[in-house]
Amino acid sequence: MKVRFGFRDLEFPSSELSSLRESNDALGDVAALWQRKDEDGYLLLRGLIERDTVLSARETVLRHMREQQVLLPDTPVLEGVMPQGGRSIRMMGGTGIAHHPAVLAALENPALFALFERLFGEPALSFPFKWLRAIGNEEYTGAHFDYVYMGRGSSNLYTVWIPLGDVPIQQGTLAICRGSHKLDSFARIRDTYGRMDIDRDGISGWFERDPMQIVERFGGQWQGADYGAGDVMIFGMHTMHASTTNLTTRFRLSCDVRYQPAGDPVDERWKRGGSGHYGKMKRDMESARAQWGL
Ligand SMILES: O=C(O)CCC(=O)C(=O)O
Repeated sequence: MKVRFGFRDLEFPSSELSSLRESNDALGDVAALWQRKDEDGYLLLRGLIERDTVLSARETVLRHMREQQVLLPDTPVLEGVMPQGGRSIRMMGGTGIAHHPAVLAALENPALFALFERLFGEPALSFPFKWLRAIGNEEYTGAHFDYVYMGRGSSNLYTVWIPLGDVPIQQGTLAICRGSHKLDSFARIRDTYGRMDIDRDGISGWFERDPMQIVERFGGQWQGADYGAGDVMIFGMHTMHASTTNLTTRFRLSCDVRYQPAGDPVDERWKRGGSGHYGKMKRDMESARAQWGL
């Protein structure tokens, strides 16, 4: 199957973009889950959230988008069809559509709290800020670590990427560079870029716009997947990730949310009423990378 990753056309699955490993077999055993997370840098858990809860969140978001007139008129709302050149609208935040009860029922699902409570051995909290996205045609997310956006609080912070619906890889889904979290060949990236804070350091967030360059220069293995409603992808702050490019005429709906131990410090930007990002870009990634010798 042909997919686009950044601006390169690739086959999926292939040696360039192989399949993510599912970890449902480890769900009953916390030590096995941590071991899998350590090996792969992520946990792909299929069907963790009830499918109907996610589909109801999807419908709620799409009805909101229809009201905002960003969907192509006279098309089935649940398909999320965009007009020619359709682009994202801003839906992320700690209020509004991202906090509609039907949406929160998926993003703060009891299955997620229960899983993190088992993993942490203590209660978990989720940032009130929810990164709810509708990704348009030809759009994608470049390769980055999440640390640069939210690294001021707990060292035990995890991203949960939740597709809102059945999302095939051609619609732009989350891809992970397996090994980036621990390979020696990524140590310099982790020790330089991986200590940045985009607000404090005034730097752009993406490390690389062309994700394949990363494996060509530093090793690791890009992995991707088709996702179903209810699947979740969990990864830490120093796992390099990106998304494939949306080649369809339908919006890709997803939300990335964060979980950490409730007793740990929380990055103040993402608390209720927090500032969010506030920095001004002073340095582009190319010049920063040149300075780091990367
Ligand atoms: O959904 C996307 O395109 C990007 C998601 C992401 O970067 C994240 O979950 O941290």
